[in-house]
Amino acid sequence: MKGPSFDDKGEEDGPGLRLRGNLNGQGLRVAVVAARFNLFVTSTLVEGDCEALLSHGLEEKDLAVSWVPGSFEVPLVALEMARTGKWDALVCLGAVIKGETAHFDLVAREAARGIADASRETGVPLAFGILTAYTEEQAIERAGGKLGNRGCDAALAALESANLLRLLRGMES
Ligand code: INI
Repeated sequence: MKGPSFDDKGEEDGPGLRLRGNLNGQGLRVAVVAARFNLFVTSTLVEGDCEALLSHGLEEKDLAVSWVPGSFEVPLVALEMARTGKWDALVCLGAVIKGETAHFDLVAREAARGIADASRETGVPLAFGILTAYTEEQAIERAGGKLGNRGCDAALAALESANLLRLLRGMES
């Protein structure tokens, strides 16, 4: 299983200008919106996410974590936070685990769609760290288990996107 390809040398090869965001969190402000539903998974996602952000230079004063009841509530709160203009990036975390009804599909689809819409509407990068799993075991494996921690991956995606956007927005035409 491959996470974000931050050390892929291949990206530097070839013609043309190579634009890439670095993973330096210093001077960035990042907010996390986390769903409480399936807390046994999401608490580990949040932990991994915050550790990754702070270990990449983000200062604690520049980090905020908002909790919401479930993944369905994540997009609206993320949109509202993005609209404030106070955050360079947001990380959306949740765990949608299949139950016996179609509720799972609806929650997962609306969370994904809402997060993507909020990101494009505001121009603030919103990293998608909502796990969608068929079983609790699959979710645990991806939240600090043998397949890594998607909260940590989402943190790195947020830093890279925020820094690339900073670079692009600072470029003269
Ligand atoms: N919310 C989740 O974050 N994960 C789930 O697996 C889940 N399931 O399966 O029901 C879930 N439902 C709650 C939903 O996000 C809302 O909080 C609820 O519908 C109230 O709006």
